[in-house]
Amino acid sequence: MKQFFESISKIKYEGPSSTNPFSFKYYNPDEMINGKTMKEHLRFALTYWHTLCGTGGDPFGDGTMQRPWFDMADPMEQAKAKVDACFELMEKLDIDYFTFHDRDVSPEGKTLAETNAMLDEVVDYIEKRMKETGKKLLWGTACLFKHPRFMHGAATSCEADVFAYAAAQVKKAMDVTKRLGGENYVFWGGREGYETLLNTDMKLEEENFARFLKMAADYKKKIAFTGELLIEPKPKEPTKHQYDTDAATVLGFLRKYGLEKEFKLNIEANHATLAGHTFQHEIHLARINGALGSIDANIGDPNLGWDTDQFPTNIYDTTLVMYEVIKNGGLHKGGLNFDAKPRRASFEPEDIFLSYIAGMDTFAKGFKVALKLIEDGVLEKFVEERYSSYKQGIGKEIVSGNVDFEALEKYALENDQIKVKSGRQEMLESILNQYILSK
Ligand code: XUL
Ligand code: CO
Repeated sequence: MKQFFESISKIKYEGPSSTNPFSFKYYNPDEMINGKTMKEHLRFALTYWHTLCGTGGDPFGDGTMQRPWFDMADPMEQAKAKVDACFELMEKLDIDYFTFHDRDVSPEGKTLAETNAMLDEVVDYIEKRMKETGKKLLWGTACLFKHPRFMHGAATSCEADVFAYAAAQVKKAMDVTKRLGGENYVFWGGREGYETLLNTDMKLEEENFARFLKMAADYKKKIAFTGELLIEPKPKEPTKHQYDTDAATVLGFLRKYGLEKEFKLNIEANHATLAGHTFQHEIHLARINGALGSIDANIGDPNLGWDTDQFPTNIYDTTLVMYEVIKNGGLHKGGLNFDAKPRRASFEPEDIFLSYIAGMDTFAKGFKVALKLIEDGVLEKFVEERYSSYKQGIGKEIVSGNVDFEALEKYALENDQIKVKSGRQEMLESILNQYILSK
């Protein structure tokens, strides 16, 4: 098999005191933790689009990324080279899973039939490489936002022909995902949103979006796809207002259309922060609603208002994310998908490795800290005590649904000298620091 990163050998765990940048300091894939290896707990995934297709281009300048396969003239030769590069990277980084959009892996032809035939040819090759290596597909998805036909949206386009085309594309992408044993299928809203209400029938667009998702859920049953269907919330970019703004909006939408049993959520850090939430908030909300499907592990820049898709290197974030994941009983079919790209100036092939190492180490360390926090019950004990008034007396009556406004008025008139306790936020933040710095 052609090697693209010959100068780099398999990345090994060397521990926190290693000075070798091409080593893991915290990610020790084979370390056993509570009966599973660290690798099995973290379920890292490589993203095809950023890692193999991203050029580093931005609105002000051309691509910068040095990727040997970019020089190949024949698009199908390039597509197969990307497959080889993907499997070489997964092998060398000790990553078991990958994720892709249909159009990441093969080019668009002149007709849909031609496009599908090219996709099949590359998927044959991916399937062969998966069998040889044991690598797995975390999720597949369809790119319903790149081609100009989707300028008004896909399932929410004003053009019915575009709705039909998008349906055909998702059907094919679901077939391919099933064929490759994908554990999930993701719907990110792409251009499902609007720029101005002056030209938008929002009611019809939202209803059509629900119709589209219902057809996808029906098709999943028809082909007996056993993976989870996931929706990935995002509030803006590319459109000014995306319909899948955040976890709460998506959950409300699914419930309105009776789809809440069919879909879970894929939560992305940078999308959470663009929506004005923390990453932990979105994951927590999904978790307490039984809807945490998977995680797009990246980070934004707090000073920028767009989706910078940086590799996650903030230990506070990863600790709190892993705290939620452990409380969720693990990631189940989901994973930690690095929907992240090296910066435009980190253009050398080596930077791919260094970026993944940074993200994987930060999550591995965060996982360890979160385990210790939970093992010691630090936050749990505090939260339990904080809400203890609902365990007895009037609180217990409220929770059991035994009292109404009149009963509560009677109680309040007799008990109006109330003593409240401190929330101790700063103390808890300091304890969190202590765990991150010393555990
Ligand atoms: C876009 C984004 C997508 C989805 C998959 O912001 O996150 O790459 O993860 O379509
Ligand atoms: Co994403």
